Amino acid sequence: MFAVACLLALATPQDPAATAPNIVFVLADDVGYGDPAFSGGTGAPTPNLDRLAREGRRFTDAHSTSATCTPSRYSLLTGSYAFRRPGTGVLRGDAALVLDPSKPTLASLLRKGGYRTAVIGKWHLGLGSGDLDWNGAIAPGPLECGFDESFVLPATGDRVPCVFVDGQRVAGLDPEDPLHVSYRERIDPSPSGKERPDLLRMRWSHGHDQTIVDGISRIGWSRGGLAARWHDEDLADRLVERAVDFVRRQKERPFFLYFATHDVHVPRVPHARFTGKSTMGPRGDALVQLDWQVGVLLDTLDELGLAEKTIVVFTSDNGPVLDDGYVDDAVAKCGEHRPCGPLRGGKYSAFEGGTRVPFVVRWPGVVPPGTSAALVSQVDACATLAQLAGVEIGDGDCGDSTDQTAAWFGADDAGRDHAVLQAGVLALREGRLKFVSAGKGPAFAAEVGIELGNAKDDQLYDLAADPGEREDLAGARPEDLARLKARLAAITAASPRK
Ligand code: NG6
Ligand code: CA
Repeated sequence: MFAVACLLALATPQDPAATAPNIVFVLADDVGYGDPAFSGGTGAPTPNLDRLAREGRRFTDAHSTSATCTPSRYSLLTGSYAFRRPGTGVLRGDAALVLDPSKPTLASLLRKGGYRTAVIGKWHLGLGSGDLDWNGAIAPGPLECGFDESFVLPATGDRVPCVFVDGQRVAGLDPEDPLHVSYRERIDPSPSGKERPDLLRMRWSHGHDQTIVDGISRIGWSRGGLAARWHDEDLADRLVERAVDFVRRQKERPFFLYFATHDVHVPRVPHARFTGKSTMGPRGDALVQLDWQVGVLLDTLDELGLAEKTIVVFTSDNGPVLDDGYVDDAVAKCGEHRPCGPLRGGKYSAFEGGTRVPFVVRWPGVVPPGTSAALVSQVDACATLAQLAGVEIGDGDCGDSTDQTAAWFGADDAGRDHAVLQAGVLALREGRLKFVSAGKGPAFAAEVGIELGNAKDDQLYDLAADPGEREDLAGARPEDLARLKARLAAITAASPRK
């Protein structure tokens, strides 16, 4: 009752900025449903994540909107499904911004509600408006999309440029050594990862054979800007240091920290102090490093007396993958650990392993600790969190986002009645039923060893009876199949985000 009363009070705040809780939204990269120990993971100790799950509410049917990063993050920040906006597939490292700065984002909504906002970590939504000069002001980017502060990796760790962008500038760039980036032509005269695998400290297994940075070859070509290049083992330290600094500086207003850690995306090069801390080689050690980062954030909130005034969300942008292009022992050392838990598929897949991700919400004194089976989607972050800040979303904006306050904060476990999931094909969840559209692509991606869920016919699963999606009911339940297919068609036909 107390929790619900608090929630209702917060739903209609007199002065939102005075009463609204801080928000720390931790988005992990490629962490699977079964990876954290609290969710059955056995290969890497995750005591801080486990603490968060114990003190918060853990969701067992929560989804990213997509089985890859860019569309997933696009939906999280815009409240609009990425399939409505062509060009939001996995972006190159020199791609232009795919967010529309004139439209609200999760960050701009919260800023409107009086929050101070920051993104620290992986961006992967593009920067600039095309043909970006990395040596000048880098815009538009996070600062034009609602963030007051930003310190980001432009794309992924395995894509050039391997530099941080601090606000609108490449951090640590020496003007005498300008940075150039190309995904069209080879602009890097030094040996590539393809030509000189002997120079590499971590070998590529597929792709990732172009410019060598820090002893690891990447996707894309880059030249110059050497002083600004990161060292992979320092990524986590640098991000967490910036995040803690941001939190410590916030005194007057509520804050929103979007902490988009790079772990456990490839290349997996955790700091040496994490080496051997798991039984799974670098992928497991990167999970331990991720756990450490969350621990530092939680400790900082405790130390500043902010834990009770702060909502902490922990989730992941898409499902897990073992071999994502580097030979790092992830396959060989996985052992009994099951990155997807009981689910089928993984990153890139339309099966549940592609999008069902860990999801924990902690808000001491308000959110009842426990486990919830509510169907939850990250697309609802905009409507749910903006509501806390007392901000109204304009007509036509964040059109796929719904206010899921009741489910996220534990007043009930109803959740969404449906959610669209995007991989190579689109899928629709309706309750525990799952429809997967027919697809033309391969059913299995051999290089990553993952079933993609593509089949030449539509598929239907009943996750209540069959969580591992083994029994296709398309033939046995034609009415359910037709209903879900029509519902998905109606959702996709609805007007796209303008
Ligand atoms: C793929 C990369 C993979 C990873 C992925 C994006 C190859 C062969 N594979 O194209 O390594 O970078 O893109 O991952 O290049 S995500 O989590 O950002 O979506
Ligand atoms: Ca990812």
